[in-house]
Amino acid sequence: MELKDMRVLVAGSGKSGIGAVSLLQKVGADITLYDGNETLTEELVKEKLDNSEGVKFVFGNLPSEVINNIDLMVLSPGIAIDAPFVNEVRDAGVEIWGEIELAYRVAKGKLIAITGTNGKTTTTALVGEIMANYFKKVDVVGNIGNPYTTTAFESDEDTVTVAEISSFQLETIHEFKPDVTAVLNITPDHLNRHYTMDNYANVKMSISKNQDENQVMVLNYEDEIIREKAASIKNKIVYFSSKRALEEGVYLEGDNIIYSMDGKKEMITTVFDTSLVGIHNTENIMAAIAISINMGVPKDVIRESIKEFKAVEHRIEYVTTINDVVYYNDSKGTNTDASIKAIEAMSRPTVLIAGGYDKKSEFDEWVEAFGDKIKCLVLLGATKDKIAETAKRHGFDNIIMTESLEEAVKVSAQNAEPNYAVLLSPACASWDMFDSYEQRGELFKRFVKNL
Ligand code: UMA
Repeated sequence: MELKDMRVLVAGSGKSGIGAVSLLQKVGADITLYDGNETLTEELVKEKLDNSEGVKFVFGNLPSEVINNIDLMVLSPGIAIDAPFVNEVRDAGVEIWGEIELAYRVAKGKLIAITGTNGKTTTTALVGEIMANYFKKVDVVGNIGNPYTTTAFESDEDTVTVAEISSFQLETIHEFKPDVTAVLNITPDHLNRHYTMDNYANVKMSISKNQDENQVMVLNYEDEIIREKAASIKNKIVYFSSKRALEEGVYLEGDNIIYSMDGKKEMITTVFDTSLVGIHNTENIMAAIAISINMGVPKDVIRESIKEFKAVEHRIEYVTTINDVVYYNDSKGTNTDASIKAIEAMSRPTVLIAGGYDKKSEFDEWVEAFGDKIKCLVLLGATKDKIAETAKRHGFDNIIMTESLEEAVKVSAQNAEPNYAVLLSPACASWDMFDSYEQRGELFKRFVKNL
């Protein structure tokens, strides 16, 4: 599709929308930027654009005369595909692309796309490092916080793009065809948006829908949902496993990570030769190894890159120790499964700070994971009553309700005894009280340091 002079409505003026506008300017499209937030102004949004010349702006309701005069809509991932205005645009016969589809149509070179409920940021960052240590031109983009549209235009045949892709972004792909894909795991998340677990799993697996039989999809053998869905996939699957030896694939044997292919087994690295801790991180490493080998990266480059790699911010991040209490920032623990992994990674009695935006998650399994380790639960945000009620139902009563993150940090410090940990791992997204999990994590670190 020729984008030049095409009348494109970009929906959402966050990072994705701004990225999409800048790309569309480079290809000469006729752009209208729309945001449902009626409190926004042209001046505010223009500040985010390098160049706003020729861009039209619409805020609040989307008038039908705008809908009737566009050829394409580029949707930001945070906007639900069944939002009323999206339905109107679709009913008017206008094609709808996600921001990553737009980037893909313009981009050149090789593309690696990584999804999964948890671990995708760490794995994307790690794969990005490995690629950068071998290939000349590498871009790390997507849900990790750097829209694909900001690098697509400048990419060339030698570029390797490593993209973290969310389920929201996958709902609006059409021709998106990565050279290598990975699905790390699928556990309940974003069910307010995808409604059922089956929908959510299908959306995640659709990352490979355009790949052909020679293109590689890296999958977690120990994830039953993935394995079941993989049965109907036609492209080349490479599994990784933390529990069993595989004839072909990457697996953990004792402390060693082994690559097995064509009857040959080779140790790539060990769980000690990395700063990434916990079995979930070993899985991320195994996925990164499988991806990188299939990209043709030599094994010694992979081994060295894993050794040098530093853990991602906001993911079980050590903050500081005060009065023999260790503080961890796991603001990126935005669903119960991610938060369970953080709880499991704690080696001390723990005060847990949790609660946030309501994604209609259930918290039973998460409370069951407390064991004897969680001594006190400090709650905040939209889900705090639901979480408190679930915790009490499971016999956990030491709960403190708070109104702000600052208050939560203070009461956690008061309730932590020497040798305790205080862990912010909300099991919820941040959007009820904060702009992003990054902002929540930054504030947490600031309040802790102010103690
Ligand atoms: N908006 C509307 N109508 C709506 C909803 C939102 O107009 O119905 C507008 C808002 O007013 C706002 C804009 O859309 O101005 C925000 O767009 P957005 O929510 O798509 O956010 P972006 O800033 O574009 O950030 C997005 C991703 N956010 C979401 O998917 C919610 C970022 O992932 C990503 O880093 C960024 O694109 C770059 O690719 C964040 C995230 O939380 C980290 N992702 C979820 C997750 O990881 O679980 C999926």
